[in-house]
Amino acid sequence: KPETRRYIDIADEEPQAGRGFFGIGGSSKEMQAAAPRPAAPRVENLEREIENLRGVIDELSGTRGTSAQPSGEVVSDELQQAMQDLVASGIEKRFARQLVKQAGFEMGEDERRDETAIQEHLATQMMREVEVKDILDGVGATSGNSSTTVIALVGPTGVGKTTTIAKIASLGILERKLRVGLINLDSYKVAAADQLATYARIMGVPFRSVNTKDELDQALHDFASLDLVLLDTTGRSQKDQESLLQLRHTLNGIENLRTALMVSATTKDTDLNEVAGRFRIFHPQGLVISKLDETSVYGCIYNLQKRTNLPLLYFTVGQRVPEDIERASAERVVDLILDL
Ligand SMILES: Nc1nc2c(ncn2[C@@H]2O[C@H](COP(=O)(O)OP(=O)(O)OP(=O)(O)O)[C@@H](O)[C@H]2O)c(=O)[nH]1
Ligand SMILES: [Mg+2]
Repeated sequence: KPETRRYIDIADEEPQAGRGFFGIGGSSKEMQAAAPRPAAPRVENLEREIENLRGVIDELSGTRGTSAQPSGEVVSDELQQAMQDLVASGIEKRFARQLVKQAGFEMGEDERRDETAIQEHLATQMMREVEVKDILDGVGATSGNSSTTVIALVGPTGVGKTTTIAKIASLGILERKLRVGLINLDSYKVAAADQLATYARIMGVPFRSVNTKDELDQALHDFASLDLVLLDTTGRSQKDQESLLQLRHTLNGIENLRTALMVSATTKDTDLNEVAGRFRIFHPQGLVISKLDETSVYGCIYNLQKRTNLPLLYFTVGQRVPEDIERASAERVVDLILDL
């Protein structure tokens, strides 16, 4: 059943026969081959067009159908396979579609049938997109009135914040020769305070355990001669809005505060999405992703980076303190996802 495309292909002089949403941007050969449709009542046309556009929107947002076919662009079996592989490695469907679409667009006819070339192309594209940052950059810079940088780790329960604080402290001390202090906030959770106190003792750095905003201010005042203060917070459920707001209030007004959101790579993608949304109130400067050693599906890292637009800071890859931490790199993300 032919349909007019007048409202989509604005540049077209003649109404062309369309092929549903897959026809959009389709090859001109296909469009020329189709016969112009006879005149039809306008309202009916409009209804069809609206239905078509709905299809396009659904397809773009990945809610309709399970077909891996990217809409309207050059496709090859190999590109389709690449898209399926991306989805299997946890990349959200709409991102996978974008990547493959772009690859198909940029690659030559022969390349499009070459799996290795496709992999390389996807790798290059993802490398361009993934953003990383070193959160210790500029900390302890040798300016005259060097002020203390405070880094707070926030995130859901049990993702590895306390162990990671110790790992980052160690990186700061060993690699950057920083004077580091540790503070545990919410010390009502006795075990957490003990845990961090133990790490502080092993590393020989000053430590404070505080409960209130006043105590925190006092501890930061005491640590004013240090380059870096790492602030451990207890995990909070993203659903516990009150607790999140209370923490934000406590952190409010701290000078030179950098906040990092920590999540585990083992968390379901949809939950990660919600976590990122709820923790936005802390204005995190980047993401720390833990437990890469406990999963083999890494697409969530790419998804989260794309959705939040926050740079990746660190990956943690095991329980050993201080060894099991890596500075995030785009290469590593791509290696993990494409299994290179
Ligand atoms: N496999 C693995 N385990 C990790 C990693 N990071 C932390 N853990 C473990 O996860 C558990 C929780 O770590 P914590 O550092 O206490 O987590 P937390 O976020 O401080 O927890 P709360 O303070 O309760 O919110 C511990 O057993 C850690 O050893 C990691 O990268 N890989
Ligand atoms: Mg903790």
